[in-house]
Amino acid sequence: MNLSGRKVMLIGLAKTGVSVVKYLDKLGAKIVVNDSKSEEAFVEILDELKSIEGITYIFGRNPEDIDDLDMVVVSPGVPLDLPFIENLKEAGVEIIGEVELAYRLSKNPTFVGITGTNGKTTTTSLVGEIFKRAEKDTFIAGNIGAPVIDTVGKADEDSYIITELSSFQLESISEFRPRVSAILNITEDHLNRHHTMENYADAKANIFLNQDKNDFAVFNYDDELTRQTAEKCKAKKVFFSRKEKVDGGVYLDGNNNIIIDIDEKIEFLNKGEISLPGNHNLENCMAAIAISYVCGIDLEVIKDTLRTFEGVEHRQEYVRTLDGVRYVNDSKGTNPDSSIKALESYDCPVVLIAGGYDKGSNFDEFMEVAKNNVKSLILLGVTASQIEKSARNKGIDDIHLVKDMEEAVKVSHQLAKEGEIVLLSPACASWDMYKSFEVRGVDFKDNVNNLK
Ligand code: UMA
Repeated sequence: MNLSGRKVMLIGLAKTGVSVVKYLDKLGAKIVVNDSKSEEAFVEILDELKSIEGITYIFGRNPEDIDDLDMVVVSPGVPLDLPFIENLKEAGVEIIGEVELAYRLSKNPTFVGITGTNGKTTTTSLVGEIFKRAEKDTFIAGNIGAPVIDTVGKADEDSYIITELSSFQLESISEFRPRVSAILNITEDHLNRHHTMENYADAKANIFLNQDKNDFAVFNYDDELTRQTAEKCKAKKVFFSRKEKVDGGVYLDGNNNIIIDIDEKIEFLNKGEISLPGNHNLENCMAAIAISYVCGIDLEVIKDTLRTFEGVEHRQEYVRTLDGVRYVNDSKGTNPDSSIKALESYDCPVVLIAGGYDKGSNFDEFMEVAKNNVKSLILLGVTASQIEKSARNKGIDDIHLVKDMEEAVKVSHQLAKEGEIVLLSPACASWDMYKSFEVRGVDFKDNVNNLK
């Protein structure tokens, strides 16, 4: 792909955008940068990019007046149905996402693509860890917080790029073809961008769009929408299931042994040996087993990693115990289903901190599950009153509305008793109050660590 001297516009100048601009510069492209925020928001970024000459910046407005564009690269957070993007498409300008750009520029590494509403980050980290321990040249990239374009130039044909892919990233691919894809589950999320579940599932299905019978696609058999989505897939399908024996897949037998039945039947590992807690993590582990197995990774390496893997930051991350109360950071719980899974892993009473940016989710099911073990609910952010309404309808009465994380943690400290858990699992994105769920999680941990 030769972009030298070509006019390429990048839309969305944050983590992805900065990496894309740097790479476009290496390729000798004429770069135009557009972001809907005004210039003041970019002081640090502009300083970081100041050595790159000749960039045209358009801040705070749509780039309606730009012509002669050869290509547009969009950051994941930029919706593709914006009118000016539609106009560019109609004018015949190719519009691709950063993952697609990275794929086209890469030197034939083996891509593993992992998507799903929940469990992506854990599964991607786990698969990455397995591959590293198997001494493969491994890169972990994508929605996990590391633009895929940063691997270009470093990864070669012997490398494995384990990518966490969001529906946003998958919406803007065209040629991207992973050797192994995986869909972990599809439940309600991001409806403010995709509008319908059908569109959301279609975006996820793009992960296997270009795969053929020589590739592998791993699917959760227990998740109905994922199973239906798999019907359209042309790759070799490998299902995993906690509930049923699946031919040619990975499943749990009556004795809680995980069976790999892909080429031959292997009694692999008892589920009790897995270090990560909860049924949702069992599913993540089964997906990781299937992915690693079809890539020919040594079975002992897979087993050892599953026995010792400690999980990822912001995902049911233990913070500290104070006065017999455990504090857990699940800031990555950015949709109701994810937070439901976190709540379901605890039997003891929970003081739950939730609420955040409004993605159009419904919180009734979340509160239905919460009423089983949530003794107090602390709510913050834009969705606080909406969650409060669902909670009261389900009979949860001990509800505290707070203005920020500092107050949330103080109130949780007053309410929680020995043997209980304070859980931050917002069921919402962070963007109403924070730059990212990571910043929110760090704020929670700082406040918890400051408690006396
Ligand atoms: N912007 C515009 N026009 C718009 C919308 C946004 O110019 O219409 C601009 C914003 O003003 C901002 C920039 O775009 O300056 C933000 O771009 P971005 O949202 O793509 O942010 P990045 O920092 O590049 O982060 C993205 C992913 N973010 C999203 O998908 C929202 C990160 O996933 C990912 O880690 C990173 O690329 C590297 O690949 C985060 C995420 O929240 C973790 N993902 C969602 C999720 O997991 O639920 C999908």
